[in-house]
Amino acid sequence: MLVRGLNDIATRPGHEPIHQEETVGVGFEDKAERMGDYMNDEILTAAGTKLGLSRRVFLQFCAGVAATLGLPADAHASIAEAIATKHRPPVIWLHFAECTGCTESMLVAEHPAIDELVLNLVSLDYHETLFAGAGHQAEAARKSSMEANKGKYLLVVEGAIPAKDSGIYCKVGGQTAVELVNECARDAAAVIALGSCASWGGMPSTGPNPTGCVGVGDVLKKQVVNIPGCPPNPYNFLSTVVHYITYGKLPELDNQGRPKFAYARLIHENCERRPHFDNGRFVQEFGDAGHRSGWCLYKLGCKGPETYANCPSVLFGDAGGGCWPVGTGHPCIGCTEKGVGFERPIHGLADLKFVTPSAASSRVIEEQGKGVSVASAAVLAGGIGVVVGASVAMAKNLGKGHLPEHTQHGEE
Ligand code: FSX
Ligand code: SF4
Ligand code: F3S
Repeated sequence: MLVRGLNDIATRPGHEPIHQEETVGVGFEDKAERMGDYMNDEILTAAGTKLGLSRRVFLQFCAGVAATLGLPADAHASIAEAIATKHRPPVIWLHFAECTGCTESMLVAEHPAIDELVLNLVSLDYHETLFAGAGHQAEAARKSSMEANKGKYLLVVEGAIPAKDSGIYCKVGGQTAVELVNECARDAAAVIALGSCASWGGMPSTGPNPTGCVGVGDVLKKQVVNIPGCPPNPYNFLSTVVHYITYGKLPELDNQGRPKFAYARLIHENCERRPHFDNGRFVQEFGDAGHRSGWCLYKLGCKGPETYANCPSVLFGDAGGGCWPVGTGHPCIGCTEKGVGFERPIHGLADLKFVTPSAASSRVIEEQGKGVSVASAAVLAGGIGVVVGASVAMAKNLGKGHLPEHTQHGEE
């Protein structure tokens, strides 16, 4: 797992550090090895065997999960012990209106391969994409697992639920998605909505939404754990499950049902292009000199300033540094944020939330134009107390005059 140093990333005013005393991240393999020094070898061996992992890889996995969860050092040991000694929770995994990218993103992860983890960390009793069986055989497996594990299984739902016209637009085994999700949720210990589609409707609910797609929570009329993203980061799902196994409860959620460990910070806070934003260096159009130099993508419509997710910290696909949308040069479309992703125009300018000047900012006038940067506007106006006003002023500035022609009509 690639977890960038969560505490290497500057903490912005108004936010608590995730765990200041613990610098995990770039060097966490070493930390994992040190952890092995004080952990019971039998536990490590048992847990590693259970997951089909070597001792070293297992230690790295525990350290990586603890880092994603923002837990302190001794949490690694608790995680390892829980995995070694506790029963694997049975999981019923449903698919509805979606592209199956959520499962796909899990299957391409490495360090260790997440497919091994999913299969060994939990007891995957029903999963339409991965099942060898089909038809009556598969449905029988689901029903017998639900019966045998009443109140103990986790229900994971991928995809939105077409609810219009009594749900007739999506059926599996003769039952509508609405019926299935209600039936499977009834005796579940917890319900996890995986991906933006399951969380609030996501892409299938984009207007005019002819099948009336909604999220799982809307159908069940209760709070479920939402792990949005299109696709969601597999480690956010995995860490949620490990938290459940280790502590017997779900992680703390925000007001949209998202685990706080993953969705408490704006992408803009931890983005590697942030110094360019603070200093007024903006890409004007794809492929220009600024784009090739890694400048800020705000003017291309990047929604990082209003989207909460840990994408820049946890990264995707274990392919190396920079492997996340903004890292590869594409603006964030806000896929984890209800009301932003799939609703707002991709090229439209983001609302700037909690934008505060960086201590490192030195420029007063934007390099690209006449506008004043947030940092300089705040300084000019006399301090932090007027940062909100500075943000508004900057949003106005950024929205006018500097945009390439094709983005001038975007939402501002
Ligand atoms: Fe949705 Fe997932 Fe996007 Fe796709 O299952 S969150 S369309 S990646 O596949 O649900
Ligand atoms: Fe990064 Fe986007 Fe914020 Fe620019 S606007 S710093 S590219 S998140
Ligand atoms: Fe989605 Fe933006 Fe992250 S598009 S994957 S929330 S960078």
